[in-house]
Amino acid sequence: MGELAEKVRGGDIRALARAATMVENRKPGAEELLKELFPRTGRALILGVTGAPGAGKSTFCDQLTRTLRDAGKTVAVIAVDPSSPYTGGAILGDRIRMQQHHSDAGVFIRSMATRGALGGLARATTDLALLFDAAGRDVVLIETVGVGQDEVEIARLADVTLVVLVPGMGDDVQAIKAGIMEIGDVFVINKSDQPGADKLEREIKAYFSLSHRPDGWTPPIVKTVASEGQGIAEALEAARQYQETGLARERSAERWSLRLREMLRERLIERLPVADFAAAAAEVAERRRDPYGVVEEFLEKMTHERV
Ligand SMILES: Nc1nc2c(ncn2[C@@H]2O[C@H](COP(=O)(O)OP(=O)(O)OP(=O)(O)O)[C@@H](O)[C@H]2O)c(=O)[nH]1
Ligand SMILES: [Mg+2]
Repeated sequence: MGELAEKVRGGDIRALARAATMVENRKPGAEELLKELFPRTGRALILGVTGAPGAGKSTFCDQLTRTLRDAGKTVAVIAVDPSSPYTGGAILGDRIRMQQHHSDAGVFIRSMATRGALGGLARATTDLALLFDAAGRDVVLIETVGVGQDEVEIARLADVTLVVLVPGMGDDVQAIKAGIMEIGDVFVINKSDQPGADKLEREIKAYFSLSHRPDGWTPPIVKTVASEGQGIAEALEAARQYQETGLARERSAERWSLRLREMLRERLIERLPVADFAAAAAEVAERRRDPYGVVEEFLEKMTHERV
C-alpha cells in the first residue's frame, strides 16, 4: 500500500485533505489510491440530506454533526454546491458553521461546486464518500441542493436519504416533484416553528397511503427546528431505523450496478476524441450520416485501440 493510502487509513487529516483534492479533481494517482482503499470501505453510515434551496439543510447537517460528535462519532460532510444562487448568504453561513468545527479533528468538511467536479458530480461524490469511509469516519453526510438528476444519483449512493421539506411551499406535496418523494427514506419537516407544518405532515402521510414503496418501507416523518437543534436526535433515530431494516444493504448491489455502468460509459466516452464526436453529431443532424452507423464506427475504433 502506498504512503498516502496508509496515512489516509490511519486517519491523518492532512493526508485526507490532499487525497480528497486528488480524488475530487481526478488527479493522476487518484484511481490507484481508491483501488487501494476500497477494501477498507463499507463501514461508514452514509447519510444523504437533500431538499429545496434554503430549506435549512446545512443548519440541519451542522446540528446532526454536533449530535454525532456528542455521541463520540467521527463525521465527514460533503456539501455539494453550497453556493446556491437562491440563498445568497449561504456560502458565508456555511463558512461560519465550518469554522465552528474547525478545531475539531473529528469533523472533516468538504465543499464541492457543481461546475468544479470533473467527470460528474455523482462520480466525485461517490469517490469522496468512499475515501472518507476508508479513512474511518463513522458517518458521512452528503448535502445536496434541489431536485435534479444529480440529486437522484447522489441519493442512490447514500445508505439513507433524508429529504428536508419546509412548510408553506404553496401546493406543498403536489408541488414537490415525485422524484424527491421517491428518494426519501426519512422526511424531515424543518422550520416547524413556522405555520403549516402539520398540514405538510398530513399531506406527506396522504401521499404514502396512496403510493407504497416496493420495499414496503413507509418513510417516517420528523418535525425539526434545525436552527434551535430541535428534532435532530429523532431524525437520526429514524435514519438508524431504516438502516437497521437492512433495506439499504439490499439496495447496494443495485447501486453498484448503476455505478459500474456509469464508470464504463464515462471511460468509453473519454476515449472518443471530442472533435470526432462533435463532427459526427453535426453530420447526423444534417442527415449526412445515420446515428446507428456512427455508434458502430466509434465502438469499432475503441475496441481496436488499447484497452
Ligand atoms: N425559522 C427557521 N429558520 C431556519 C431553520 N433552520 C434553518 N433556518 C434558516 O434558514 C436559512 C437557510 O438555512 P441553510 O441551512 O443555509 O439552508 P440550506 O438548505 O443549506 O440552503 P442552501 O444550501 O443555500 O440550499 C438560514 O437563515 C437558517 O438560519 C428552522 O428550523 N426554522
Ligand atoms: Mg446549504
